[in-house]
Amino acid sequence: MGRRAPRHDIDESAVEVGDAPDAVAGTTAVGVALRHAVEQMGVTRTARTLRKLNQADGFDCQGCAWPDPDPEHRHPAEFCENGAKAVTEEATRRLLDRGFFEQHPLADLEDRTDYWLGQQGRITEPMVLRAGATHYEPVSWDDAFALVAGHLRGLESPDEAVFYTSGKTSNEAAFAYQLFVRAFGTNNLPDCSNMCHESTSVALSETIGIGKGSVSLDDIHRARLVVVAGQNPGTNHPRMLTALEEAKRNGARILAINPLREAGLVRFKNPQKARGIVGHGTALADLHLPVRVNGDLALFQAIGALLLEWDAVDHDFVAHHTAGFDAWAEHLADLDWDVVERATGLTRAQVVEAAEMFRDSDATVLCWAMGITQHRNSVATVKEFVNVILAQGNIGKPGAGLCPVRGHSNVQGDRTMGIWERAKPEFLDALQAEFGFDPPREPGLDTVHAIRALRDGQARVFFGMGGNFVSAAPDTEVTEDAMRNADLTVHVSTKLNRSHVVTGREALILPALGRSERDRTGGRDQRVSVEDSMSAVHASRGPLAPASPHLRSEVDIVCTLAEATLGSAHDLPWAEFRSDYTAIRRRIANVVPGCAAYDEKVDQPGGFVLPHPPRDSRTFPTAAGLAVFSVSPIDVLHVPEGRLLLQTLRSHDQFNTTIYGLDDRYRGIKGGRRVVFVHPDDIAHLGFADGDRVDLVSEWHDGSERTAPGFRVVPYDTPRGCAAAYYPETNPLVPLDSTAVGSNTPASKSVVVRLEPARATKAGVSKAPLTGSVETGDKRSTDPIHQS
Ligand SMILES: Nc1nc2c(c(=O)[nH]1)N[C@H]1C(S)=C(S)[C@@H](COP(=O)(O)OP(=O)(O)OC[C@H]3O[C@@H](n4cnc5c(=O)[nH]c(N)nc54)[C@H](O)[C@@H]3O)O[C@H]1N2
Ligand SMILES: Nc1nc2c(c(=O)[nH]1)N[C@H]1C(S)=C(S)[C@@H](COP(=O)(O)OP(=O)(O)OC[C@H]3O[C@@H](n4cnc5c(=O)[nH]c(N)nc54)[C@H](O)[C@@H]3O)O[C@H]1N2
Ligand code: SF4
Ligand SMILES: [Mo]
Repeated sequence: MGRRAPRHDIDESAVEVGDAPDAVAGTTAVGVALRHAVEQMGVTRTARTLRKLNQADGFDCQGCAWPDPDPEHRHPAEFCENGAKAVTEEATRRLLDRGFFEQHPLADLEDRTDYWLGQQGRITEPMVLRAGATHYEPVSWDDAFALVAGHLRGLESPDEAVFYTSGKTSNEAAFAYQLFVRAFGTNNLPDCSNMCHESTSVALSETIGIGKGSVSLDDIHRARLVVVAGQNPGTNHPRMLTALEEAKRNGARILAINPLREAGLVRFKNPQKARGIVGHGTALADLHLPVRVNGDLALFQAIGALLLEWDAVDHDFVAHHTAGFDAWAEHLADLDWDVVERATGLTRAQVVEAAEMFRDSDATVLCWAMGITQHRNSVATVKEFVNVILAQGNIGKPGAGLCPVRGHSNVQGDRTMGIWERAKPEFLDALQAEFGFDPPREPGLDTVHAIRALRDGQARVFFGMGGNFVSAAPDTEVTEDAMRNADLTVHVSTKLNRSHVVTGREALILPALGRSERDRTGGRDQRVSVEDSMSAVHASRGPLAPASPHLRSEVDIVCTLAEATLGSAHDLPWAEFRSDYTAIRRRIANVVPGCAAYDEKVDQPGGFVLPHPPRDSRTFPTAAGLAVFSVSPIDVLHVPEGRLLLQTLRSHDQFNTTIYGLDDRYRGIKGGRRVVFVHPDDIAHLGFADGDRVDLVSEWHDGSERTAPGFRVVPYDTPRGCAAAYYPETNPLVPLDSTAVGSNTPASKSVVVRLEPARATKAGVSKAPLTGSVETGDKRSTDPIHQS
């Protein structure tokens, strides 16, 4: 190991650091979005595309999973800056043809960042990397399918193949894909969710009986209190700010819980309103709690304890709908405030102020995202959220509920359709009844286990339906070596990324239609369907001519590959599926709970909402038939002296591993990405200064160390002892074994690091070694970073 990181195409020495603005969106956002779009699409195409974005007769935004308002309340421009960027990224006129691959040997491409690779344009035809070849070369679709099918059929066991999914895949493609994979004989269906909201899904399934959020957009509008914990909506779910603004106008209070003062929560100018453009905007958060990274479990135990002390409990709800309240109350009676203050970095007064906001609200919506789910104790934290919500009866009534805010535009839909390595027995039974074959019952590999299986030679074929596994997964060097260990890696993609250039012995890139493109598979206009973060399902139709005549839809690719691989085994209707996706929707209606009359319902304006028993009728489909309080010990991260707790997050100019540009406007960063945000006192305490170049070295408790070189130190308003830097540049630092208990999600927001003077600056000059001494940490625990 110790391979150098690819970064020769970005001049990181040019990064500029300025002040973060205190208001977000407004005219700047509109301008930035349009400039970006017009640059890559031209004026006419931009207008044509954006007019159809998030409209009932148009296509669903490829960005995040935030829901659309009812059709009657939709704005003619129902999108945000980052939605426009997501669309532009796909609908760009830049094309990448076979000449590109002739010019660039793999050795060159391997040295490029995801930014450079993505900027080259849309992939226009299938490409193959033959064993031992130096270049990708064109391949016919037939030969490509034969190659994959040959590898799959040659495996000793179907479990030697891994079928990954990113969360953009439509419901139709996802349903056909999982059917193919299970008919082939494995449940190895890891997905991006394993790295994302898995902790949420696990915690909610165990406590309320369903792994999805319980609120609608209307509930947010009607809430008395909206809590936004571990989430940066100004960048990652920008239209959520519009909903928060409306809630606020209706009298709600807003509590932000975040180590960082994220700009969108502090001030917001709605770009869709004249008032927003000319005025000063709305201050959204009434209270911001600058919690220490990973302090939320302790914080919510403290809030729970105070609510109990004040008897701010909905006793009627607790008595009729829940189990385990007494044990929870007993546990919190012993709360140790010293531990709470250490874990949260907050004063007791701050915690009390937040708890009062809960006490004074009779309709609370609790929203969260990656700041909560990507820690070792994430499942426990989400369960503690549930405890507090249940105690006050804030579920299954207007203006209240649990609101995990999902990431990818169809990540929730993919799960509903069966993209899950641990699909429920009832789902597999329904599949069996509908299609007459015996799906495998053993759980399959999740993302982290898939990496181990590839690394150890137990998996030999990797198939990716979208996504960028190599860059998104933790422990980049380990993951890259695992991929290189495969016999075959295949990616169904729109744009080039690092997963295409860090390959198995043979590799394929299969170019797919994007969501903005007209899908004429089978000679007819096809539509697909997607599900948003609030369980609303609706149709999506792309308006644009495809980037190339050689592109195929994901449905087409899955069905044709299934035919090539399975032959006539199981007699599944692949040709029928491909010729009219309605045939898939009819099967979805028979297999997936809540999807009766699916084909008809997705076409209603605004679609339909999937059933959610806790939301709809306060019934809880757990084993006990009740919502369950849980007891979790407080888990305090103990970071040894001289180390920082690093969270890895998104800049304003990226969608996961797709990098749109090099600015993070809301945090004052321009022209670079290798920056690390640290409290000014920590910078001084560690013997560094603003602007120093450092290497980030992560420490894991087995003694192993990982380095990500060359970050500029940026003083930033974050709690002492905490730091932040962008993903995916920091993924080499996340140990594969560092995952959340119960969900196995990489703990990419709890990385213990030390800073070292950068070994080589751009000019090749080494910096003087650090003068101050770094004390060694507390050795009491075998796991140096976690103590209970
Ligand atoms: N433009 C854009 N939109 C996106 C994405 C994108 O990359 N770009 N990605 C999509 C995807 S897949 C996802 S999952 C979502 C991600 O949406 P977010 O979860 O908002 O994404 P992150 O940038 O990871 O931000 C995590 C937030 O949690 C805070 N945080 C970190 N650690 C803690 C902690 O311990 N406690 C608390 N309370 N807060 C903490 C961080 O300061 C940050 O504000 O966005 C989706 N939407
Ligand atoms: N350190 C760290 N790591 C993280 C995270 C973090 O916060 N910190 N976040 C995690 C999270 S929340 C997530 S969701 C994962 C994301 O993991 P992934 O979903 O695997 O990654 P993306 O970057 O979203 O995938 C982008 C690629 O998808 C392909 N693509 C785009 N559109 C389409 C399409 O329409 N069809 C097809 N077939 N392909 C398409 C393009 O080739 C593009 O390069 O990363 C995780 N990794
Ligand atoms: S909020 Fe999300 S879904 Fe809506 S336009 Fe913006 S990126 Fe797209
Ligand atoms: Mo995500």
